[in-house]
Amino acid sequence: MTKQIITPTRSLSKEIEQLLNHQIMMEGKSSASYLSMASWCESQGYEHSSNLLYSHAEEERGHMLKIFRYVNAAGGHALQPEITGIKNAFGSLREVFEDVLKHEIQVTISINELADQSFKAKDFATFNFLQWFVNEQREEEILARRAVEIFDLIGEEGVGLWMIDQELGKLEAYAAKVSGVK
Ligand code: OFO
Repeated sequence: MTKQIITPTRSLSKEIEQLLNHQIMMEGKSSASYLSMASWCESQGYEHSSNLLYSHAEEERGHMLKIFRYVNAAGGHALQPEITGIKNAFGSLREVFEDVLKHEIQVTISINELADQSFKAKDFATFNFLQWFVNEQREEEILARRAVEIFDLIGEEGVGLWMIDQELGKLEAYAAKVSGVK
């Protein structure tokens, strides 16, 4: 009897595919959370913060799609994640940006774990693909940390909140400049 030779059709392992799908969920959750925050800010009259968060929600959707395309191109199957538990109400503008910072740190941890696992699995294509996300997270953490800092620097009394909203609207350019990403 002749031995059957099985030719692999892909180098992406099931484990890494699963982790990439988990990251898809994280990015989808970021997008949904920022959309919800943008809407809350808009409803409260924080025009610049809401613009920043609307565009951030779009950006996060872009990140999610980047991974979709990568997984499918590698012969896997990217899955539309189930996204629930999105917070719709906030006690203050500060709380919104504290939540952004907490969330971004979680995303960084998740990206780092994925990069670590893909390196250990010698999946260098995925490891390499993830470097873009590693840099992106650095920029996003800078933005979120600066946002929280602005509340302390300006102070929320009097016209403080109005000024804070103005400054938050300028953050995207600030984070790009400081991180050197763009
Ligand atoms: Fe996808 O960059 Fe933040 O979460």
